[in-house]
Amino acid sequence: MATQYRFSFGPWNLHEGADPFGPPVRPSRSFEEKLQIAQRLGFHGIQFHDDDVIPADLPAPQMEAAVAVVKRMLEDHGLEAEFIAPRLWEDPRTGDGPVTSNCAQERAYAIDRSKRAVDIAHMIGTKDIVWWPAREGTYIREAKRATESFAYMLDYANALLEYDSSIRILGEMKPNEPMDLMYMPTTGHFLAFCYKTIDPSRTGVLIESAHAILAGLDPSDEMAYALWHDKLWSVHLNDQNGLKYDQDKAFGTVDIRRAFNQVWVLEQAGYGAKGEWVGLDVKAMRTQPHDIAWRHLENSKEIFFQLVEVARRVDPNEIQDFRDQRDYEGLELLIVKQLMGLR
Ligand code: 3MF
Ligand code: MG
Repeated sequence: MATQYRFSFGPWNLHEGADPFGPPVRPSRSFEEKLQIAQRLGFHGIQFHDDDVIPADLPAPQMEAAVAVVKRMLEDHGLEAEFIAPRLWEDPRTGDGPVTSNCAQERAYAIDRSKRAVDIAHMIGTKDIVWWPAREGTYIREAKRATESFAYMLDYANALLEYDSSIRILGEMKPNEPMDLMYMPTTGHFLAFCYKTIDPSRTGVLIESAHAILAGLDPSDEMAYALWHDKLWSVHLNDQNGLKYDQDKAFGTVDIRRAFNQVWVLEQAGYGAKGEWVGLDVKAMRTQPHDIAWRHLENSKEIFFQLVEVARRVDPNEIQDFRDQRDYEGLELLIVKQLMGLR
């Protein structure tokens, strides 16, 4: 049976348009308004950083009531929380890592803060913790000892798995930005790491299309490899125009065939049937007017569904014939014509 896909995005995907060279160009939206947009566009999940839910380091006694307010707002809009990701890259204590920081107190802060993210996850009703190790790398290699850094990363993951026996950790790997070089630049690195943890069955990956592209890899093959490990637990679909800054362009808007291949892999694997989300991580262009600065989300979803249609339309027998005849030129034309709507 064909999968019914469920979509999610993060509050940071509806943003004010600031970039490293200019301030915001659009007014902020309230959280309530973001939820209204999610509901109106047919999304069912919201991705959260810990401090998207409640202020970072809010005293424990106040946490439960504060999270309950957000949970109620989600429910009022027919939405669920997909995951909580501890935002370990904005606080001054997280500048050198913090999981791989040379400072023991900063490493401790990373673990404490992430345990609180686990508590938030519990309260809001998700078991998934996403770990984008934004600053777990270096600007210069001599700054840290790499083998020690890997060990710290393992200690960190184990501490969270041990803290709560129901949570899962989804590593979201990226080769660079904000750091020059990351310790675990690709999904493959993290997959190997999963098997070193105290519970590999609760350690998997979230793959972002653009992160794979930035590593010079094909996102669909990355997804297939994680699927083969039974560890593709979420995705961040988007697009990226070559090896530049992280663009988070709407899905399929740069390379439609590369996007098709991702959809095809997901379709063939029955992705979504076990509740896996189709997450987006996309940004509106800085030029987009405020009142329509949600089109990037709507368009990504529409392009995804158009590609699902193509994937369901291509005739497997025809593909097999081309494969049998070794006529990959013919197969290529078939796919390109399908994508051009000519078949
Ligand atoms: C950076 C990202 C992040 C993560 C997010 C959730 C800010 O390139 O993709 O977005 O997706 O932190 O893990
Ligand atoms: Mg992402």
